[in-house]
Amino acid sequence: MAMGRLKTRAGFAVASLFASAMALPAWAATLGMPTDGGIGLQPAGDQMRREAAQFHDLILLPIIVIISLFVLALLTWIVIRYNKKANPVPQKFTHNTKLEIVWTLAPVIILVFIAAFSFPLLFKYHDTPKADLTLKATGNQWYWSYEYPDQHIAEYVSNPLSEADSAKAGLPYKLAVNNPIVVPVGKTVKVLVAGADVLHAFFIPAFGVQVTAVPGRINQVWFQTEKTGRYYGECNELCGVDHSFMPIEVDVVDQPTFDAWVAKHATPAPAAAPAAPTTTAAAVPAATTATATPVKAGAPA
Ligand SMILES: [Cu+2]
Repeated sequence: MAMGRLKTRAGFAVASLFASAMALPAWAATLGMPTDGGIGLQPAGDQMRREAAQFHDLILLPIIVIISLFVLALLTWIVIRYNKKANPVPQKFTHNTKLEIVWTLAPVIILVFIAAFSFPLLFKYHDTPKADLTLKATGNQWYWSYEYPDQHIAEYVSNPLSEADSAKAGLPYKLAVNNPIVVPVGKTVKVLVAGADVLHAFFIPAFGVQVTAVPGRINQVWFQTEKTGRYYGECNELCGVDHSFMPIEVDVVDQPTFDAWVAKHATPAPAAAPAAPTTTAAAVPAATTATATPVKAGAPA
């Protein structure tokens, strides 16, 4: 009985290790958010993220495991075979040309092997396909603000729900927010990321995106939505005292819901501009900024 239980436990340990390595966790991992007790990567909500996970699970992880076991075996061998008792008179030589060639070449070959898989992935991440939707995310101390230039949605502020509100809504505290990013399903989304004050980072594990939000500079990431749902991320660049209160929520919705959301939040197109032909070119951006500022400062619903 005890032996059987031991066997089962050992079997379970091996199986869960294997499952995590294959990114097929035995527990029901929730898409778009962390899982209690989870040790593998979050399930992928995007094709690029799936490829990145495969690169991690099938290329990096086996290499790490093999190297760790190899080093452990070497250490064990040295400790047993060459301790003071087993080997009272140590060898005096200091160099071994053959061995030095091997331990220089072996890491080079391993790195070239990794590069053969990682570089194509990096290039794919770098080449943003034609985006269906572009939005801007700005990291501020300590909140995110978002803007949809093409949809005429002015910059709005996103803050985490309070502990009571998230409990009431059945949403995860410090991940759920009042004003999330909303994007349509099945679309390529490009996110322009900047910082307003200090360095922040835009990080959404399920989409495999992470980029630093730098003041005075625009970085970009992209992802392709596949399934409706809530996807959570966080600022993961230590940015000050309320760093942990900068969650990111992306609501992936169907196209009609997205269109309705845009219709509700878009500011009317600037129809007044053609009515004033005498306005100088310099005055137009100033007027745009003036209308945008109160929206930014306020807390949109
Ligand atoms: Cu931050």
